[in-house]
Amino acid sequence: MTKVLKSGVIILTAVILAVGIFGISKIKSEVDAEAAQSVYCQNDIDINVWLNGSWQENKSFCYSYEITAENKTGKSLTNWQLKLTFDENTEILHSWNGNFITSGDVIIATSLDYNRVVKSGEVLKIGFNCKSSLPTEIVSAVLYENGKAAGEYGTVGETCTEAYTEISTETIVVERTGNTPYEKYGKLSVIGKNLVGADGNPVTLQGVSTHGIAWFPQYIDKEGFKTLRDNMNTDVIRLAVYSGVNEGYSKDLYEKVDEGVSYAQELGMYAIIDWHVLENRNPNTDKKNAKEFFTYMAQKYCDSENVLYEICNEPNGDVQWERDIRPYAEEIINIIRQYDDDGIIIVGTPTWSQDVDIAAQSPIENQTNIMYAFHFYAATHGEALRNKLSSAVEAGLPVFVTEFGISEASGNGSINKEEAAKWISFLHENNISCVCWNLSNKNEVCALINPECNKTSNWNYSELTDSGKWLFDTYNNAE
Ligand code: IDC
Repeated sequence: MTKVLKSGVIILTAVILAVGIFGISKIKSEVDAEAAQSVYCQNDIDINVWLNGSWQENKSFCYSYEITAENKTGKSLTNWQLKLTFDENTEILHSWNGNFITSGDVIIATSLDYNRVVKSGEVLKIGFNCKSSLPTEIVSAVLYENGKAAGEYGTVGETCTEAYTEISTETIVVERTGNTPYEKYGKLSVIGKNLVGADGNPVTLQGVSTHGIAWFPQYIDKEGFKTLRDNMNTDVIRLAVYSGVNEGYSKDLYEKVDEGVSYAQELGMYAIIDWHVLENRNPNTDKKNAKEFFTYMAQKYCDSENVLYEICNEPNGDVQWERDIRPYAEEIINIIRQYDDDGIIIVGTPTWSQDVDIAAQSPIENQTNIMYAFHFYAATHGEALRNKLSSAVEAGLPVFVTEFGISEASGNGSINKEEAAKWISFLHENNISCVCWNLSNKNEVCALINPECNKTSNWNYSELTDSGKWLFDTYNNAE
């Protein structure tokens, strides 16, 4: 039951988030009003938390709540106090039917003279509008009498299973107003260290990477891309083609790439075609295939302004910039440029695309619209790696974070949201675009979709993993 209740709250929050971000003042009618209700139960006192509205004001997320508590104890309730805990700091804007005080993420309401006693069978009704600098939700609601602890009434969520049917897990339905990413930024190019839009102003794209499309082809789904665009504020999809022959590579994947690019195009999103060097370490190992691949792609997409080419995901092992990667990159760039004279080309850097500082010492010359890949995983990489990025940026290197995660670099282990926040603010400060790994339901920490969820689009918040929820919150919170 608790789980069901929680999921209701989560959906609700997701709706609030989405609604807040897209500036819609009302929850869309597709979201059943009944679903916009969360219920907490104590012994014989049924507490209901109702969200009556949400909106965005300046940079704050505002909510209007009403709380009802039905006294079914058979005796009067006196000197009540209601403690509401949110998951973010909150401030009261306006309230009714109680005295309200706020302290951090807690709001405590106490009785007024006229509702100090709630007789058996009566319903206590109080309400308030509040605001928070981050999207938030009520995570618990506990009623006290005469200062006695919640134990008086049992544990939240334990009773009244009969009284309420399951809250349906509705899809988050939001309407993203305004233009598509491509309508906003148009044809991209690189000026100095910045990715810029058609008007020459810096552009910071937010993106999501597929997992290897040989293993998870089902996520090349137009509706799924649309969900990312509209619910997750995603501008760019990275299509990962593992390039090792032992990693599922085959020319059959060209078709999947084509499909992905065309969906992105139809949706006004950007697409990064990623030649995913990983197990094959040195991009020269499978250079023949790379040449063939990029010949096909550049011929096909030379006029597609939404396509970016990433020519070697993560060189690693005994691979050097000057000796191995730069010559490879120059060769592939020349091939692409035979057909596409100005599409953006992103070049991987040594040590799993971490050594942008080394690339910055001798970047590729006499070419335009070249960027360099930088990757991080927040539970493994912190300040030290950020310093490398920082020095590359200071040297004027145009960097694109074509892959990151908040898990460990293995894609598993812990997640580190604190470090992730530092990374994201560094990226924002420096107008660096980023793409999160990965769009799949694989049972691993860096996947965005829960392993038990097989949907390839229209996910609701509770169907996202912790990484997915974090991404939803973070991308929707971005300017
Ligand atoms: C991981 C996948 C995992 C897969 C593994 C090997 O998440 O399911 O088994 O690759 O193919 C990278 C790579 C990216 C990794 C990811 C997480 O670019 O392919 O994906 N990672 O380990 N660099 C750093 C981390």
